[in-house]
Amino acid sequence: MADLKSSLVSSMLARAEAMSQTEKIVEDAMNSGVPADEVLNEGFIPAMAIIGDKFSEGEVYIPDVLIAARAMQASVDKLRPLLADEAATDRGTVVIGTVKGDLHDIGKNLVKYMLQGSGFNVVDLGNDVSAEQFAEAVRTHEAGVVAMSALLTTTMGSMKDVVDGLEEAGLRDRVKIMIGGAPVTQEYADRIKVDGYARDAGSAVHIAMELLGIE
Ligand code: B1M
Repeated sequence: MADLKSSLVSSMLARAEAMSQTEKIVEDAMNSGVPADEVLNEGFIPAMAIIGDKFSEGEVYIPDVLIAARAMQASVDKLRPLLADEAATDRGTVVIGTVKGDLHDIGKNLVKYMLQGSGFNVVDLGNDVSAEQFAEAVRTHEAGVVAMSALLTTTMGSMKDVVDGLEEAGLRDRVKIMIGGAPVTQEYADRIKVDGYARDAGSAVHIAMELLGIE
């Protein structure tokens, strides 16, 4: 699988060719029998981490990361129907979003796809979502779970604002709150008094089920 990861790093950094080259690699992998979740977990996720390291080291720049992110997103959109059993039953409504000030949405989208594939009705508020928007969506959609993502240490604090906002709106007792994202930890989840923390998209499904008491 090392080859798939390295090929994806090269294709995703191919600038004008990034989209077509990445699609071709995914197509070839699928045609040779690599399962969709392996393409994601052993291909795209580590490939994006390598690109992140290159970005930190000044080897690639923001436009490269953005193009890489788009190429990943486009392919993951195509893999989506294969990632989980779409025939699962409705397990309740999850309102999901990346918190205020934060534009990172790739991980949030993966969590959304996994939840949808596992039978949850997911209302996606996008990125840069305010506490008020979360509260409004919980009320409108009668959500059972609020799922928040943050990728920046500077935006993690917005998660606490959402918890406070839900409390002020009198909605805190009606909804379970779960959080995740690279800088987020269980310790932080305990500190801001949310109900669950998930380190990746797969475990997010288990946590959501646990929070709603689904076996
Ligand atoms: Co930015 N960025 N970025 N970035 N970016 C990081 C996060 C960073 C670690 C890069 C670095 O410096 N090494 C760094 C953050 C440092 C920090 O705060 N600790 C950083 C920075 C600094 C910035 C800017 C400030 C850069 C600048 O402008 N100077 C800027 C901020 C913009 C903003 O948000 N206001 C910025 C911008 C961008 C782009 C727009 C270029 C682009 C985002 C595009 C997009 O998302 N549409 C981008 C990207 C792509 C990255 C990296 C390279 C990749 C992130 C990613 O998508 N990973 C990232 C470096 C890295 O991670 N190595 C970096 C793949 C994704 C699948 O993983 O999102 O972690 P992740 O999701 C995982 C888990 O975390 C978990 O499940 C997912 C997979 O299973 N998860 C959840 C996520 N949410 C969850 C929610 C849950 C449960 C699990 O429950 C609700």
